[in-house]
Amino acid sequence: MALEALLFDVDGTMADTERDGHRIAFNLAFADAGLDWDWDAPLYGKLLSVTGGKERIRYYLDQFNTGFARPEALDDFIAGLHKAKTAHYTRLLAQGAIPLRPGVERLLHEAREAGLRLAIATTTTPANVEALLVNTLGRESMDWFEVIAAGDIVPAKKPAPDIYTYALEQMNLTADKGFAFEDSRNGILSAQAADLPVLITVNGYTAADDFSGAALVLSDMGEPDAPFTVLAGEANAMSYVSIDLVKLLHQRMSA
Ligand code: XBP
Ligand code: MG
Repeated sequence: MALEALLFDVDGTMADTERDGHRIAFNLAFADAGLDWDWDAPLYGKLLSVTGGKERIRYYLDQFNTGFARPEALDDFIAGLHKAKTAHYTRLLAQGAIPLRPGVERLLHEAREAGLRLAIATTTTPANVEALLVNTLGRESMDWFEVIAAGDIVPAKKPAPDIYTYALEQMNLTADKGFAFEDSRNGILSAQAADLPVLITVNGYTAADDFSGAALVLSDMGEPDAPFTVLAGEANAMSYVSIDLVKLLHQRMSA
């Protein structure tokens, strides 16, 4: 089956947003609410095992701050913290705090030139995706993506397949014509459960994750003048992720 569409994760894959973006925004929201919670970088690494900001706050209370006197309306309390967090996060991105990872912009341009369809499948809040795209690629880049599947649009977040399945349905596309880009264990599990082949680019938080079954595991997408490092799999002597390489991997994974 010929490759038709690329589906991108956002956090960790398109940009290194977690440690210096989401984490900082959570801490600012906690401070606003008069809470003394401090999610330092190592703790945040543990909290990343749960995707979704609201889900992550609840996981923190359940596992790492069990002594906290919970308000009766806990859902509303968490939703309020999360709303403030989103405001901080989008403001940080508007200040240009987080660039795209190497090779991402080039690959998107190449994909468009090759006539491939594009989609986003992410756990993060839609406003966060918009803030990243608008502030790195310009407002028109929102239209490059046929579907931006994000956040609470599906009830079960990654590692559940739902967000990928939703994106495929919206595109009227079967999984054998798609190819996913991810950075984490929860991400690859989600894409694989939706029957998509997956290329991984790791980051500081995910380098030790189990990426069994990935088409290729790389340090990053690479650029012609800044080659990637292959961590697992066969890149056929190529040194940056091009559409030719993605097509080759897609073919190999569907054989
Ligand atoms: C991304 C996430 C998100 C962000 C926070 O996972 O886990 O929860 O950290 O976003 P993935 P919100 O890259 O696998 O999609 O606070 O907006 O939920
Ligand atoms: Mg991710």
